[in-house]
Amino acid sequence: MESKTSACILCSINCGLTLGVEGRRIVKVRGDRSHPTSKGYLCEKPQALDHYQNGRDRLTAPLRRRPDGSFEAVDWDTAIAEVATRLAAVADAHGGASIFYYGGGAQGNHLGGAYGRATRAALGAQFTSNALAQEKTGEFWVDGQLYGRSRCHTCPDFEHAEVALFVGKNPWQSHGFPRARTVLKAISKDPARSLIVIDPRRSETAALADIHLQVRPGGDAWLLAAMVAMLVHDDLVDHAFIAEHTRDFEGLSPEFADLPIARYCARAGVDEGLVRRAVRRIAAAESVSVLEDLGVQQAPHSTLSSWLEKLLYLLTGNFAKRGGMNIHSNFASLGGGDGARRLGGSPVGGHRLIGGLVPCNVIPDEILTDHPDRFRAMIVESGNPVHSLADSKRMRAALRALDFVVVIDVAMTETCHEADYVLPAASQYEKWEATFFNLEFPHNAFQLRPPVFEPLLGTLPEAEIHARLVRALGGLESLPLASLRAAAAQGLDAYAMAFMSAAGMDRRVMSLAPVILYETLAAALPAGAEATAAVWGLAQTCAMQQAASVRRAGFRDGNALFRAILDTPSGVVFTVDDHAETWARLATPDKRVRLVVPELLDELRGLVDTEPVRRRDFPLVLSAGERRSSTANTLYRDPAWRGAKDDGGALRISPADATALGLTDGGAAQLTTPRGSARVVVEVTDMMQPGHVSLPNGQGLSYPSASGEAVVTGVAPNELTSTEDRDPVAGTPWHKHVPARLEAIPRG
Ligand SMILES: Nc1nc2c(c(=O)[nH]1)N[C@H]1C(S)=C(S)[C@@H](COP(=O)(O)OP(=O)(O)OC[C@H]3O[C@@H](n4cnc5c(=O)[nH]c(N)nc54)[C@H](O)[C@@H]3O)O[C@H]1N2
Ligand SMILES: Nc1nc2c(c(=O)[nH]1)N[C@H]1C(S)=C(S)[C@@H](COP(=O)(O)OP(=O)(O)OC[C@H]3O[C@@H](n4cnc5c(=O)[nH]c(N)nc54)[C@H](O)[C@@H]3O)O[C@H]1N2
Ligand code: SF4
Ligand SMILES: [Mo]
Repeated sequence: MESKTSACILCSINCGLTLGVEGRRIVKVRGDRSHPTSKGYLCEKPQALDHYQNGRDRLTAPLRRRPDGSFEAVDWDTAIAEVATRLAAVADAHGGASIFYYGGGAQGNHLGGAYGRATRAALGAQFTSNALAQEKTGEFWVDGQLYGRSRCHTCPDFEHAEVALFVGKNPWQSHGFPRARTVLKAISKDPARSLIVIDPRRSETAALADIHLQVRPGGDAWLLAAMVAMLVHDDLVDHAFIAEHTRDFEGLSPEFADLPIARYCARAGVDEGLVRRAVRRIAAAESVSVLEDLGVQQAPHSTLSSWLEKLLYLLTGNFAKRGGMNIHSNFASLGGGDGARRLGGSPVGGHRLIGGLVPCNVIPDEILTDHPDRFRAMIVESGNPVHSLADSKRMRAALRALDFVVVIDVAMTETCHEADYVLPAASQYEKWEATFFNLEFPHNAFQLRPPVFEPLLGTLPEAEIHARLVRALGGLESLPLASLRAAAAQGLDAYAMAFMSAAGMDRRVMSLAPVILYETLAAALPAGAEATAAVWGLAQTCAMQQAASVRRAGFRDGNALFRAILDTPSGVVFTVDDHAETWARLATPDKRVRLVVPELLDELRGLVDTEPVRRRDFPLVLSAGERRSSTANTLYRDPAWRGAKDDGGALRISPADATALGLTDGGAAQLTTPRGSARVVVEVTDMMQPGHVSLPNGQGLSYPSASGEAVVTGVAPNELTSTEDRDPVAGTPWHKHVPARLEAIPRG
């Protein structure tokens, strides 16, 4: 057995791993103690990584759709030439902006997406999106309002926080910060610290909490508004911090002065006394860190709730300090194209492009129309929108309406089935790989993982796929590749000078940079490491834009940083910050936080006349997509990874509802929403409150049985969701708040 340094790819934390490998199999998985943030920590999920690496549905040849709808295997030269020709034809007929790019990375692989930028540039494609635009963009937008730029993203410091607050987040299962279970247990055990959880479910995290505010599903805006009002009424705010570091408190406090706190707590379904206890605890603490996630980000009033959640820590001065919230550095951007930002809005509906991304819920609207600027073609890379975005039926119809679709993936996904061409990628353990989920403070880390295996026969790493596409599109013609290659032979410093001068002479050099680097930097890199070339470029930008922090981490410049990254497969701390850096990163002109978000005031004021939505014809609220120990987005398609205990993903339901509906644990039921219906198996559990039912994510995927026929296990959540149910500001979906009804299916 050989030992290899790598990382887990099953959630955004990317814990460092030491893999025991035999032939092409992963046979042993241990935590890597040298990894700068995970330090040897692991949850149970990576033990099954071999199911990702050696799944039966791995793609092994480029596929081309035949006129009868079936696929045939073609060789790579044919596939690249034909894909390039088809994309170029769309660009010629309708403009490059009509080619839409979706994806670019899932939980472990963002390096391929970096190369995808060059393919977009070669085509003139400007509009992009990815999964962030169905979860995080509302929060990004609020960050932009408060801190001056949507890239001023904050991170919590639960390790040192006296009070940890989770809003619609179950880190015991979903993580979201390093070593989550260790940190949660430490807070829970320490009588001097408190864990506060806002969740309609008694989640694993809520079960550990000192205070669990068991909100009614969708009731967060009322609850959070009442909490802010309590801070203001009872004068529990940090006046010194507010005076020195913020603006508009005078405009903000009247919005909460007359707020009917008792009524709002009642609407949120939470005992007012308990809410008051939580607010007092937050106000009295030396430090508070907060993390919101899908429970609010995919529910009604999501963007409003993000604002209110941030007011809780800002009004109590828990910003730019140890144990509080800080603005972290970035190794690279996770957002979309700057070109799209300049264009203003999405081409058909004019929807706001937060972080440069088209809101996922409007993608079908931007296709299924006769508007002249509609999208005509789509490149999907490392994303499965048919399965993961709202309303799978509509997304399928949208893909079928396009002139051309190409998908780059490792497995035969639901989205691949709608493609004209499918290009098989090498897996994340078969190539150089990295993620840009580098969201830590004061020590932020980046890991460049070397390949563990050779690419599976027939597959290519994305870097090579994009280099071939750009070449076939003529994108590299008349560029000074030979002189850049010669400079690379003299080392990184000589190359840096040559690259800057080439960029000064031809604007294409910057926009095609990832592929140009890939094609020319090899001589300065270890053998077989061409695909790390884009990281060299990113390291330069990172070291320039965050010079002081990179220097504090011990790196003189981008080349020193890049060499350390190459030499340290367990990962490198690339920035070291002090808390003053949070103020330096704040992008408001006066370096003060703006407390008021004018565009959300009407929605805030409107709460007084409304209640959390409940429909008479659909009396239940369905959370479609709960994170469990048995889910990892869609990275495991083979249900066998969940082991013998697998129930295919039961619908969780409260004992009271089960009794009322005549259901027992393990029984079958028909679950119906305005958009679809599915047969489910129920799990009766007092985790759930009456009126609330919950289905896991990552189910309903098709996987070939040993004899080859496709088998679907569990319910695909987005067969049940609709695109219109979305946030008015960010367009993010309400997956946690799907109107539903349930009927028992008699046994037998
Ligand atoms: N095991 C596992 N971990 C994962 C993933 C995975 O698939 N499996 N996926 C990763 C990804 S991509 C993400 S984005 C994160 C998501 O991580 P989380 O957001 O933590 O995951 P969820 O379980 O979807 O939702 C969190 C909680 O929201 C609660 N909730 C539902 N409705 C409401 C509501 O109206 N209000 C409030 N306050 N809470 C509500 C649910 O009961 C649930 O406990 O997880 C990451 N980690
Ligand atoms: N109803 C409902 N829908 C949801 C959610 C929910 O809670 N409820 N959760 C949402 C959230 S938060 C997220 S983040 C999304 C996630 O949804 P997606 O981003 O669509 O799915 P992932 O499973 O993260 O993986 C994306 C694809 O990457 C492929 N892949 C893996 N490795 C590689 C590689 O090396 N190269 C290439 N090219 N491809 C690779 C996988 O096969 C998979 O098809 O789902 C969202 N959808
Ligand atoms: S699933 Fe997330 S927390 Fe668990 S080992 Fe993998 S990266 Fe770490
Ligand atoms: Mo996500």
